[in-house]
Amino acid sequence: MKVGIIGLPSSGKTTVFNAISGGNAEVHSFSGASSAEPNMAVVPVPDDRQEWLKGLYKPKKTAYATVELVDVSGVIPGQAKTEGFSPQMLTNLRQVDALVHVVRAFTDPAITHPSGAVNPLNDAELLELEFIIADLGVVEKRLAKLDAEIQKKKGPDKSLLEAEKDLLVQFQKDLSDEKPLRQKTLTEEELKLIRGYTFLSQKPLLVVANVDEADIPKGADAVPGLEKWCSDRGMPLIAFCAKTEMEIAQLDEAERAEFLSALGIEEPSRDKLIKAAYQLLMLIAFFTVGEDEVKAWTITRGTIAQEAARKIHSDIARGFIRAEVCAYDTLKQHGTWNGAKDKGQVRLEGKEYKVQDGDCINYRFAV
Ligand SMILES: Nc1nc2c(ncn2[C@@H]2O[C@H](COP(=O)(O)OP(=O)(O)O)[C@@H](O)[C@H]2O)c(=O)[nH]1
Ligand SMILES: [Mg+2]
Repeated sequence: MKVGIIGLPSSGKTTVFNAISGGNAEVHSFSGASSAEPNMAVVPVPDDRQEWLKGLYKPKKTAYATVELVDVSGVIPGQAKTEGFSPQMLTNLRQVDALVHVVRAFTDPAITHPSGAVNPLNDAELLELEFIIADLGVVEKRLAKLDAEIQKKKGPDKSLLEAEKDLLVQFQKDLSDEKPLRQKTLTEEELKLIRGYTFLSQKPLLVVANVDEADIPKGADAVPGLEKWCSDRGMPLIAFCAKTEMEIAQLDEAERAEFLSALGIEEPSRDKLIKAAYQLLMLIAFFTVGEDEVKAWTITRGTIAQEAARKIHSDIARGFIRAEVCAYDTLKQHGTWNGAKDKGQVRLEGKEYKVQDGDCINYRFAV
């Protein structure tokens, strides 16, 4: 999973990036503010279940699921309309599965706000509108050429282009009404038609309200109206103080627990944010367990056992016989795999079994 951090300049994007990647992540480039090369980090996904499994198997290796985090450069208000987004920025955005929009809600007179005043709701809307304008530009440019192309084609090629045109005309209408494409439900065929595009307003998005340290206990209530704005649009909202979280991320385990409880923070926001991104993308994890390795695998909700096997190795998918499955909770309840098995709690599932979040799976296969 690849997540891009976006927002207005000085909203705290790089601070959020640091808060999430901490000191542990692999940081490729760390040049800061508005360089062309975005900061990138690979962040392990925290999971209490995996910690427990690690304690049970004492494996030689533990492989966590990971999230790739990209600190994309800032969006300047009015950019979409005047010069458009840079090719570099579009390339960066094209590669991400989800976006984290950092909205400034902290009041620090020393840090200038690009619109002159701190107004989180305004900023949330502004970026949404930038994306809509950028998408509308793409749609209209394409539509302007499409008729001529349709004229030249015959048969199925022509039909495909006509279907694309129909869809783009719908998009044009929605975007002109300031509706993000995210809100449209598209069929498989429709998705195929627009695969070559990167529509910014179509990316799953979650909002981070970067609040003042003093507002941490208030959470999202520190930003009146934003919660409703987000929920009306099906966007998750997380409120935290990026600066404080960045400091937390830089502490060692023991200090961290103490610091968090002193601040009344139950869970570091990086954990919350990564979990929210997982949910947003309908992702779940299953585990392969053993003394060699305890490993978490990320799949989309609804993935069947055979497809999940392909994540591990194509041979396992090809030679699939059965999946031995024990749900994490059941395994924990019985203490060990054999304990669960003795009680008939390890199931044998076929190819079509829909893997559940937290399943521990032992694949039987022959090649
Ligand atoms: N007071 C306060 N300052 C912050 C917070 N988050 C970021 N900043 C400061 O705001 C400035 C811009 O932050 P940065 O992360 O570089 O913003 P970016 O341009 O969006 O990447 C820096 O001086 C940060 O220290 C916060 O939660 N509270
Ligand atoms: Mg930055």
